[in-house]
Amino acid sequence: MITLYAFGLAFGLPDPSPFVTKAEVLMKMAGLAYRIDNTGFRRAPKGKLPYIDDDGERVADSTFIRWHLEHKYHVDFEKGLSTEQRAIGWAFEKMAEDNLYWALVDAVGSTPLISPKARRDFFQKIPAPVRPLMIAFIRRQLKRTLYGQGMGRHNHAEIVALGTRSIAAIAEFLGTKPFFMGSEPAGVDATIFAFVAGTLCPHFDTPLRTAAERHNNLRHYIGRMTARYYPEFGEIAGCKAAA
Ligand SMILES: N[C@@H](CCC(=O)N[C@@H](CS)C(=O)NCC(=O)O)C(=O)O
Repeated sequence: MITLYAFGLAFGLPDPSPFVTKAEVLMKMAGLAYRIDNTGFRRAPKGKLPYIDDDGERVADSTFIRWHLEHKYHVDFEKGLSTEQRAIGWAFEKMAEDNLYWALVDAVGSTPLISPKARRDFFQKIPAPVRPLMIAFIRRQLKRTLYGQGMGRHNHAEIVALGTRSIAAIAEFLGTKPFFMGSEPAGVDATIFAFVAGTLCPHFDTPLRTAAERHNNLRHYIGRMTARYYPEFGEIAGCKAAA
């Protein structure tokens, strides 16, 4: 049995980390049995989630998890796709993970509009008396990370412009297709679903959410993916599960 190390349900999302959600959707697409463990962060091989333990073999990073599933279980997440479609899928995934993600981190980390309930839920594990200090510490860390990554060298308006362009590119490429590459989901959908759902999450009142909400096809897409992979949720990010 595979164990997926995750943060756990939060903000109405399967996981607050889009990378964890991506890994979980891949597991669901592969039809593999797995269990979720929310206690593994301190032992994460690369200091990040997700990672999996597959019969004693630990694999860290959502992309390496995907490759592990492909190699060990002979899962083809790109069945029927052309070489060109595979290349496009990879490019969109990396745009979401390495560009949109940091714009999202900036948006969520800097917005004072995060609802008090969301804040309480997320930080509930931290004892109340030290919570404001810890939140300030985490914000400082986030700022440092964003600066090191490079996104943090832009001002917020510039970051929003970059994130908005990525969201528009996703919406434009999706167009009227049911799934990112056509009539059936492919591996790339695990990533696109995770990042678009995170962007649309109603608990974070960010300009990126507003940008995503302008694209009705994204909302319908999240509803379709929810129906397929998380029917028990009923809705994710305000998008009702629909076929
Ligand atoms: N490239 C990694 C990224 C994973 C990642 O950034 N995880 C974040 C949560 S979204 C994390 O665990 N951050 C903890 C930290 O940096 O301390 C993947 O694809 O899995």
